[in-house]
Amino acid sequence: MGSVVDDGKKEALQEAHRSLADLNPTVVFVLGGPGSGKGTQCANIVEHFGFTHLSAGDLLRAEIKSGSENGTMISDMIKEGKIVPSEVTIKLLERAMLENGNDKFLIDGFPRNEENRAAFEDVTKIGPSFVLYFDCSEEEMERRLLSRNQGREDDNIETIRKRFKVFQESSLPVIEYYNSKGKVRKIDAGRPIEEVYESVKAIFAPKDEKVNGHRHTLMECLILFWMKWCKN
Ligand code: UP5
Ligand code: MG
Repeated sequence: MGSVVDDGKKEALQEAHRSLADLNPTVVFVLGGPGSGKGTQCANIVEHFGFTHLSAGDLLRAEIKSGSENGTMISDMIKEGKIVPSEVTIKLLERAMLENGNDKFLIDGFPRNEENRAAFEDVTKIGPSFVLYFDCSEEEMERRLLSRNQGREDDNIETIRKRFKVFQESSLPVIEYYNSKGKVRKIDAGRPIEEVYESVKAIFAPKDEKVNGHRHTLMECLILFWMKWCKN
C-alpha cells in the first residue's frame, strides 16, 4: 500500500494527464543534433506562428537551478550527454503545457529515444502533428557549439562528442520511426539562419499562401466555378 503522500502525488499526476488530453493541443516535435539550430529556429516560429516553445533541455536546466530533489541526477546526466529518464522530462513538459494554456506547442529536443517517444504518447495520449527535423553535419554543429559561449556545462569537446553519439544511436531511430509514418519534415540546417528559416516558414505557412505565392481558397474556387457555369 502506498503512503498518503504517494497516493496524493499519483492522483495529481493522473489529473494532469486527463487535463492535457482534454486540452488536446497541437504538438510539433523539433528534433536535430546538438547545435543544429532547434532553439534558434523555434524562436522565429514563435514570433510568426503563435506557438509556444518548450525546450526539454531548458526545462531540465531550470529544474536543476530550482534546487529540486532530481537536480543532481539531471545535472550529472547532462554533463555526460545522457538522456534523463522519461518520467522526469514528461512531467516537466506536461506541467509547462498546462501552466501555459496555449494549445500549440513546439517541443524542442524531445523525444530523444524510443522510450521517450512511447512514454509520452502513452501518458499524454498526444501524438505530434509532424516532426521538424534539422539535418546538419557534425562538423558544423561542433563549430557552433564551441563558439556559443553561454556557459553550458555540456558545451565542451568531450561532452559534445558524447552528445553526437547519443543522437546517432538513440535519437535518429525516433526520427526514422516518424519518417515511416510520413510525419517528418526535413530541413537542411547547415545553411545560414535566415535561409534555414525560409524553409521552416514554408512548412508552417497556411497552404493558401504557399506555392508560387498563390493558391485559390475554397471560396475563390466556388466563385470561379459559378462564373464558368453562368457563362455556359
Ligand atoms: N546557430 C544556430 N543556427 C545557426 C545557423 N544556421 N548558422 C550558424 N549558427 C547557427 O544553436 C546553437 C548555436 O549555433 C547558437 O550559438 C546559435 O546562435 C548558432 P541552437 O539554436 O542553440 O541549437 P540547438 O539545436 O538548440 O542546440 P542545443 O545545444 O540546445 O541542442 P541539444 O539537443 O544538445 O541540447 P538540449 O538543451 O536539447 O539538451 C541538452 C541535454 O539535456 C541533452 O544532451 C540531455 O542530456 C538532456 N536532455 C534529456 O535528457 N532529455 C530531453 O528530453 C532533453 C534534453
Ligand atoms: Mg537548444
